[in-house]
Amino acid sequence: MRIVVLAGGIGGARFLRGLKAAAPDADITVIGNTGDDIHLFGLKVCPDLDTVMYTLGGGINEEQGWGRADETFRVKEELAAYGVGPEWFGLGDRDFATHIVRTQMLSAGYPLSAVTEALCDRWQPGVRLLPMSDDRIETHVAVDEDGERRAIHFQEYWVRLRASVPAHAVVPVGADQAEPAPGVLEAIAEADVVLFPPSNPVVSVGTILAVPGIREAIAEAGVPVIGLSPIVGDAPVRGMADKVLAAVGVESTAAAVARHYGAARPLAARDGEERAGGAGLLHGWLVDSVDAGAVQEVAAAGIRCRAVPLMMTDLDATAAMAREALALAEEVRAS
Ligand code: FO1
Repeated sequence: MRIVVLAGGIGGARFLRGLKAAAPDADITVIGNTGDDIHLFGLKVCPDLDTVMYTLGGGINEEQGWGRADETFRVKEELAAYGVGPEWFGLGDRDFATHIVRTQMLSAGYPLSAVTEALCDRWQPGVRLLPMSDDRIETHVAVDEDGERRAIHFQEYWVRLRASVPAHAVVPVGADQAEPAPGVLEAIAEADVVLFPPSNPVVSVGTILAVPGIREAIAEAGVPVIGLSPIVGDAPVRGMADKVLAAVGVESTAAAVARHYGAARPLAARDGEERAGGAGLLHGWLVDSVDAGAVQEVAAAGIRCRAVPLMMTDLDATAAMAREALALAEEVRAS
C-alpha cells in the first residue's frame, strides 16, 4: 500500500511513528512543510523536515518534539558572546551540523529535495521524505507590535512571541511562484491513500496545499483522503493552531477544520449514479472521542466521520489512530 502524508512538525512526526507501526509494509511518502524554514547565521534551518527526520530516525529530543537529543549549546553561547543574534531560537550543537551540511550542499547547487535525501541517508527514517517544494517559501504572520502592523517570520511569531498576540494574516511568502518538488505530484498520483495527520491546518498542511498543483493533485488522485483532527475539545493539542485558524477565519473546533479542508468529490461514482460534487479534499475525518458530538455536523458536510481516541500518548495509541484512519479509507473506498 502506497501512503502519502502531508506532514508539518511535531504532531505530524509523532503520527508517522504510529503509522509506520500500524502499516509496517506500507510505502510511505511524506510531503514535508518547508514554510517554517528560517535562515539564521548564514544557515538554512528546516524545522519540520528535521523534526520528521529526527523523530523517525531516532535522534529527536523526545520531550521537546524538536531538535536533537543530548544537545549542548556551546555554539549558541559563543554567538551570544559575540552579540550575534537572534538568541530566541534554540539551535544546539548537534543540530547546527545538520544545518551546516544542508547549507553546504545547497551552496554547491543541490536542490533541497536532494539535500533532504542525503541527510536521510544517515537517519534512515523509513519513509521517503520530500520537501513540498525546492523553492524558497517562508510563512510570515501579520501582527500588531508597538502600535504598528508588521509581518514577522512564523518562527519569530511562534518562538519569540509564543503566539501571544493575535495573528491578523498568515502568508506563505513565495508559495505562488513555487513548484512542487520532484516526486511530489507523482507520489500523490500513485498513492492508494492520502492522509492529513494532526498537523497545523494553516501553517503546516495549509502551507503544503498552497504550493500550486498540490491541492489539485490530491483532489484528482481519486483515492481516499482521510484527515485526523489536530483540534481536540475546541483547542489544539499543542502549538498555536487556534491563533492561526482565527487569522484565516476558521473557528478552533474539529468540525470547523474539517469544513475548512472541505468535502471531496466522492470517489468514482458507480453505474452512472449521480454524486454531489465537493470542491474540498476530505473523504473522511477522525475526531477525538470528546468531540463525538461533532460527528453529525461533519457527516452533514459530506465527510465521513468517526470519533476515536486521538491523543498520541504513546506508540500504541498513535498506531491505533493510524489504523482507524486506514480503516476509514477502506470504508470510503468500498462505499
Ligand atoms: N521551538 C521553540 O519553541 N523554541 C525554540 O527555541 C525552537 C528552536 C528550534 C530549532 C530547530 C528546530 O528544528 C525547531 C525549533 N523549534 C523551537 C520548533 C519549531 O519552532 C517548530 O518545530 C516548528 O517550526 C513548528 O512546527
